[in-house]
Amino acid sequence: MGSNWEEFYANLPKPKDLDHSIKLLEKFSERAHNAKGIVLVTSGGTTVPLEYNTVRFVDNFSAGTRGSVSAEYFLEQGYAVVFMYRLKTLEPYSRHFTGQKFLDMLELKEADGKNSVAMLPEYSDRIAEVLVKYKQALKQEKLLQITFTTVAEYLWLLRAVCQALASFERRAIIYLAAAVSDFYVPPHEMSVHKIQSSGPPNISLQLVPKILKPLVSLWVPKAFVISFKLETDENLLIKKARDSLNNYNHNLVIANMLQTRKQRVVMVTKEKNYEIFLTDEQLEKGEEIEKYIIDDLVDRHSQFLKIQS
Ligand code: 9Z3
Repeated sequence: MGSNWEEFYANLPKPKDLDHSIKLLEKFSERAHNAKGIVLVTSGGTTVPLEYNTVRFVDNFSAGTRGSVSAEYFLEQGYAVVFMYRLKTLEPYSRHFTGQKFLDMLELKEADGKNSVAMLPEYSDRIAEVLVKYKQALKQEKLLQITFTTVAEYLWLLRAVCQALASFERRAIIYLAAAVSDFYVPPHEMSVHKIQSSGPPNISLQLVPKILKPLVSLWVPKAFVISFKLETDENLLIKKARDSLNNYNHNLVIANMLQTRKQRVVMVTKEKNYEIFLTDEQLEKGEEIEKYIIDDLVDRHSQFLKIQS
């Protein structure tokens, strides 16, 4: 009998556009070989559909802030980035202009009975700053974005990206910020059509096997791998993070509490734990904790390259 995760993959429906994504990945990673390194950033939450023709699904919380902000800072540090994100969650650069915020930056002008649109001058510097970085990432072809929605799509893509990045060996960073469902409905138990509300539904969820295991030991055994641990109970946080590091033997776990994730994280390494945090003042000024997380990781990655080369 194969391992738990192999059987799991064998039964997972393969996403329709996977082959297309693999082609994009191969092209991108060929070009990225002259970058400082390459990072896979995963971002956003996965869904677990309850029906094939999906009306209802179970979701995991994540707005995509951690992932999209981190991707920008990795790009700034000279890395190529594969940004693998949940469709319709935040993306690098465009995240600065989402929703009404964007409309509020514009003004309407009327001349000769015609409307035209202009940017309000007070936003111009801020927008230019983001735009310069965005255009540069595009020009240098350093950013590839690929999307998932369901946990099955996420898992297929995750393996494909890891396979495409394996040749970078220690120069690859895997940064797993996405919030991935621990449970799923096995394909053979899933209802084809919308579940009827004639009685209480009987939905049983099964455990998703721990994919970090094959990722670390088989798919990208040389890469620098960072996972996130999310908890809502402070008493569990560090223990769960350290258990994860001990179980999978990767490089680092970043522990965060749902309630305070934008202000404080704990870096859990084999040797020690240490905090990265923003003061209330820094937070009010609009500073982003990801800047400090990525600075720290880039240092650690350089050390990792030195020690092992
Ligand atoms: C995280 O812990 C992320 O930092 C957040 C970011 C999802 C909290 P936002 O997108 O939130 O900025 O709104 N991600 C990992 C969550 C997760 O599911 N981790 C698993 C676990 O804790 C391990 S892979 O068991």
